[in-house]
This record gives sequence, C-alpha cells and structure tokens, in this order.
Amino acid sequence: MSHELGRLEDLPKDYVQDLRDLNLVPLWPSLRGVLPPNIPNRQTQATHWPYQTLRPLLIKAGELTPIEKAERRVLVLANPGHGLEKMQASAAIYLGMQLLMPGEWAPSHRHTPNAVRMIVEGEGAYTTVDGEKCPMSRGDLILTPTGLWHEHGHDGTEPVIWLDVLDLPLVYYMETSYHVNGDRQTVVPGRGDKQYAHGGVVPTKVFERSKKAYPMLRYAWSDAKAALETLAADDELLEQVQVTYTNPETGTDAENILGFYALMLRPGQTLRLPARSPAQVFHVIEGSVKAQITNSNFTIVAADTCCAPGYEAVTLVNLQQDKATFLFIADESPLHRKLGVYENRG
Ligand code: 1HN
Repeated sequence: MSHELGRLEDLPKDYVQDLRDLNLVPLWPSLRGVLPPNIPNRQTQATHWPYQTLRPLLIKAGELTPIEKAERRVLVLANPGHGLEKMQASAAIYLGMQLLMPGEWAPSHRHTPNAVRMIVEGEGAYTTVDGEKCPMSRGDLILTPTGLWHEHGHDGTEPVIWLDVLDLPLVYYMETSYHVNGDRQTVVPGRGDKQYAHGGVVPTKVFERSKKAYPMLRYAWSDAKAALETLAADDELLEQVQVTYTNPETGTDAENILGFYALMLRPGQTLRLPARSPAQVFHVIEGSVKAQITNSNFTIVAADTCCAPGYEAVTLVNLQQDKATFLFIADESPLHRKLGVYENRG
C-alpha cells in the first residue's frame, strides 16, 4: 500500500518560494515525517547517567558557583537524542541532579511546571513546600506541584544531593512555563506525610472537602519500602512488585502530568516491562540492575539514573542474588492517559 509521496524537490522552486512568501507549506513532503507508519519517531535515546561520574562534577559546581549565583545548583541529565541544549530526558521529562551545601539556602519561588525530588544523598536538608517543612532523607519523594511556593535549606554538615523530575519540556513547549519569586515562607504546623501515611485510613476531614489540591507532599522512603515488602510477602506469585505514588484523597496519580512509582525486584528476578507509549526514567534507590533498553545494556547501580523511550519493552535483571533491589520510576503515563494516546503493546 505504501507508495512514495511527492518531495519538495519535485516542485518548481519559484512555486515553493511563492508559498513561503505567503507563510504556506505543502503537507505531502513532510506527511510521513510527522505521521510515520505504525510507530512514532522518537528522539529519546536510551541513556545512562552513572552517579559515580556525575557526583564529582556536581561537587565541583559547588566550588565554582556560589548558590547566590545559581539559585538552583543543578547539572541537567540531558538526552543526546533531543540535543543537550534542550535539557530534556524525554519529550515531557526533565531530570536534574541538584546540590545543596550545608548552610545554603535556595530561595522561595513558584512556577507552572510540576516538580518532584527524589533524595539521593545526605541528611539535614529540607524543602518547604506551601509552608510545609519536608525533611529530606535518602529515597524520600517530595512533591512541588504546579503553583506551590518552595524553597530549600540545609542545617546538616554534609552535601545533600537530589534528583529533580519536572514536566518542564512539555510545559515549556505549551508556552506556559514561567516562575515568580517570593519571600521566605512561614512554616505552618502539620505534615501530610504523617496524616496520610497509613493506607486505608485517611483523616476524616477529607470528607469535608480539603482545600488542598495536593494534600500529601512528602512520601517517606521507609513507608514506600515497607509497602513493597508487604506486597511481595503477601503475594509470592506477583511479578511486578510496584506501588504508585498517589494523591491519598483522590486515589489518582500524585501529579497531573508525570507518574511516579517504586518497584521492587526480588532477589535474582528478571522482569520484562511491556512496550507502552510513555517514556520512562529509572533511578536505583538500593541495589543494582541490568537494564536492557532497545540496543543498550546498562548496569545501573545505587544512585544511577537511566531513561527509556516510549513504545519499547524494558527488561530489568536484579544483579543481587540474595537481596531485593529497589527502583524509583517516573513516566509520562498520566499525560498519555489524559490525552487518550496511552498504549500498552505488550
Ligand atoms: C526548580 O524550581 C528547581 O525548585 C529545580 O529546586 C530544578 C529546573 C527547571 C525549572 C525550575 C527547584 C528546576 C526548577
């Protein structure tokens, strides 16, 4: 059925110029490019960012650039398939490793893109989001959803490093990305991670319609890990031991555009994740994994990050024979589902 469509070179040059002068373009030479057969063109390449090589360069950034000159001291994990200057991990996902040194403060602002942070290293830092002071510990997930004030501080003694995951590429593409600077926030009492940390029971005030669109801003790793271990023990046949970070009041994804998950690989387990439309990011919290993504075979160890394009199956092999491995995953599923383009091709 497939036949060649006419090319731009097939048209008289003066005709093409006449079109261009009137801001007109013929569709047929570009039709297959924007609408390829069966599977989309993806610029997102399987890419691995080992922590061991990234960390010294991030620490060096701390020496080279004072926080006042950076506001946020971040090395962006850029996918070469998109071009490094685009600062994209995938079509919709931005990733960055951020460093905060003891005593430093990253001032309050808010912006339209949604963010989360996955804490990688160090103790004593905190993020204040919408007045809620969220302590940062390894493996914790902290939300800074669209429009909420947030700032970072550090009362500890060692560098603190975390992985930022934002939907910035999409929000920027939509021409809706901007920020507003603010004053230091007044910390208010109470924390969602305490109020909502026990699955199945929620504060009764929920039924009086909470005023907060994002009632839970901090998801402690100790709770997520315990949930995974309980899930694995309760169903020994369950292959994909995975939990989704949700909004505890609505039961839907924690944020609107990107989805966040924690996955446990049992000792020695090989897990094949089906080919689905969303691109995804894998970050190792504990353990080590062989990740087979398209033609790449990455060995990802604790604190490493890698990404996979959409429409590709991914095989994860736990390289630990005697221990579970734990991963944090971010993907574009909520976006794809809302837009009606989500696919699972098995
Ligand atoms: C941002 O606000 C933070 O608040 C981190 O820590 C990374 C990347 C792009 C745009 C805003 C933060 C960001 C960011």
